[in-house]
Amino acid sequence: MTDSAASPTVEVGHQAGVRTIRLSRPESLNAFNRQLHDELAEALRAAERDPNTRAIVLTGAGRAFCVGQDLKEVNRGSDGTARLSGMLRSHYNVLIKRLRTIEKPIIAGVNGVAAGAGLSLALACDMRLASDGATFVTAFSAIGLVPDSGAFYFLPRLVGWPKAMELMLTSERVSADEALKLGLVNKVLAADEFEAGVQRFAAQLASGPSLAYGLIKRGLYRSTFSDLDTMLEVEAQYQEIAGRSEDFHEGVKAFLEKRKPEFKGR
Ligand code: LHQ
Repeated sequence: MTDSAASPTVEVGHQAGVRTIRLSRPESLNAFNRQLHDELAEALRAAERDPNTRAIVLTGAGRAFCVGQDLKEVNRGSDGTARLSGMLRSHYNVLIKRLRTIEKPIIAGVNGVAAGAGLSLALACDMRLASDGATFVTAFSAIGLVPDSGAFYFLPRLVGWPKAMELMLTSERVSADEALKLGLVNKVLAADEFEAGVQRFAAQLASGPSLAYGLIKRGLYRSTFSDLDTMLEVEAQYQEIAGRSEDFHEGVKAFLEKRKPEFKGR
């Protein structure tokens, strides 16, 4: 359980349809402990439930995005060896799956270093915008572990098998510019423009056709495991749903009237 006397490890802001969830243990480079897991889960639940939240930004306080598990707080059995699978199943895996099932765009605002499960967290978001000072490191092998929290799944899909293998074996640190070249991030923004740039980008998504965005997210992830016949049918079904939305009606009307559409997200 979260210690209610402890200071919060997650800060939440809301502006222009964008809910910003900031991991806030800057003294530990936003490493995950139990409290951070619990508060992040609650913040994501609230973001999912709130109809006025139409885009979510996940970012970090201080000089890090997130450096994965807090290595000072690892579960140990009576023989002193670490017990890791339970933490993964009960916390990390639940978190990663949650990011995929929330039908709103989730942007990782990678403000600084992303390492270990902190890198996995960024990879599980729908898009990644990085500050030009951000760095990326798999980190697992450097401490004798294997990638987790979805890294085995996401990394090769984003950067290809050979590069994923290299990054996983070497745990070398990758700069933001290199990450952009690799396809690990969508955009790199100058550090002094980063916060405003991320908010601008997210606000643009928050003013979009949210119902269609939710279906796009569902459809794109579904295509990973599906053949063409399946996806053609999925497209037909999702299009039927999108076609009944007010936003579709408004989109076509605005197109014909040669003006910008005003989407309501329904
Ligand atoms: C940290 C951490 C950290 C605590 C930096 N914990 N203090 C899931 C479930 C169950 C179990 C196991 O694993 C997992 C998944 C995982 O996430 S395992 C992977 C965990 N993460 C790492 O191994 C990353 C370890 N950190 C690093 O490699 C470096 O610190 C990076 C590359 C992140 C940053 O390097 P620098 O910018 O050079 O900073 P630094 O190394 O000097 O760190 C600053 C401080 O932060 C330092 O403390 P100190 O008291 O000396 O100032 C570090 O000890 C502390 N720190 N990561 N994960």
